[in-house]
Amino acid sequence: MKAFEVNFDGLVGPTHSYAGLAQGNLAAAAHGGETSNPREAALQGLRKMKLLMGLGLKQGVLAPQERPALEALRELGFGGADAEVLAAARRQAPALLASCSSASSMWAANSATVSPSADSGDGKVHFTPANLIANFHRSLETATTGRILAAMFSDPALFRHHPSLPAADLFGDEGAANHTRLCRSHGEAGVQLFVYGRSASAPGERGPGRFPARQTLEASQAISRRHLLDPERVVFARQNSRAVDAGVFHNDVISVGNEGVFFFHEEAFAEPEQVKAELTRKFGDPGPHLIEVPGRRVTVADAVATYLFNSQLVTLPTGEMALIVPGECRESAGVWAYLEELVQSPGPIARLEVTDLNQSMRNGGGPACLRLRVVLTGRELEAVNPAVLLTDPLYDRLWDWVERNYRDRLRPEDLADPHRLQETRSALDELSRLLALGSVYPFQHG
Ligand code: SUG
Repeated sequence: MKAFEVNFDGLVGPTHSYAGLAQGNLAAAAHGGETSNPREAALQGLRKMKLLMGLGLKQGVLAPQERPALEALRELGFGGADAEVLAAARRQAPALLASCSSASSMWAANSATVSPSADSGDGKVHFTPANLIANFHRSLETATTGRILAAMFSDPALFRHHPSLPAADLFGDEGAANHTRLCRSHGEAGVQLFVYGRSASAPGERGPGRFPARQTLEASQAISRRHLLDPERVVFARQNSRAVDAGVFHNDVISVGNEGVFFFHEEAFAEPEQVKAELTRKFGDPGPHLIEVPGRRVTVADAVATYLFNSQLVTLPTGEMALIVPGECRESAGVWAYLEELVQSPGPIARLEVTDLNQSMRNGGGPACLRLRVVLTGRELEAVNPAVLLTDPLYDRLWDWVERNYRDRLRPEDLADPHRLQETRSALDELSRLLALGSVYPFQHG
């Protein structure tokens, strides 16, 4: 069956900010407190979507969530009119206001784990929204993400939506950022690789020491069960704790796969030989093309600083593969030399594209973080709301929408500004019409 990989990118929201919220994410920690440029962040994201569309790929758009999350602030005890809630939070708990204002839903790779119909026992596409319990600001995304995905992929004959996993430490789940699928072509059954950082069932194994491991084995196993995957086509692999401690807070910071190619760093996994052997056996003959980058060519520190592995690896309509890398890769002489050699070698990756995402990168979000991959057959694609699929006219409308509605400077203290709240709401109201989403935002119900 022919199928397409559709990249759904999170449109950066108007409250894009640097609040230093994510422990173990070195870029976010380094830039916490800086002034952000939400307009540039959103335009950079749009340019990347257009680049992918221009390469002949199918590209979708995920709307940002409403922030500040007034409901969350009210739940935390801030009362009164909206302006009073914001002012009290700013005065009494600025860190909570920052968390409830984060535009973090832009990193769509963390929104959910998706299994295509070719892999699941019931022939449906399965979705599990990530609970993101490792970080409060991210856990606020889960419920709305579930609603958005259910509204976008609404036909129950084709799509199955699971609730997020229980919000307990045992089931910490960060979505597709720790999940890769290898297959001969998108429409054929594949092998799903679930990467985790810790496990209660193997307490003897040392977890990372310096930084928390966000994904658990128990979460990955539950997703694989509920998505009705064939255990003979699933691999669970533990992250190398030293990599986590060096800033690899998600596995997509150190590996990326596409169809039959897996591009990864030799220090990505706790037991790399076992992972390679199991992937190769379960993939079948001929095996996958494994591109293992040695530490003497690219150190883990350089991989984290440049986000080399957070690139998007995509199959072009010609059948060649392209690697979409962030601008930071070009700024590193060593990484750039490695990449030039890679595309000139006879291997499967034939083309490099560079995309500037420095606004998102300062929060630790590269090209791959910004997108959720959904493999869809032609029939499944037809069932998706067409208004969220990028076209040239939609791109122009979104560009204009961002230019009219976004600020080019946002400081932490601006988050309490009630005028900004009104600006954001009217912008999102317009966006929900542009993308034919219906009333998805809480303010549209109140
Ligand atoms: O969860 N950063 C995000 C970045 C997510 C990147 N996603 C993937 N690797 N797939 C995170 O750490 C920082 C927000 C702040 O500090 O303001 C943040 O949430």
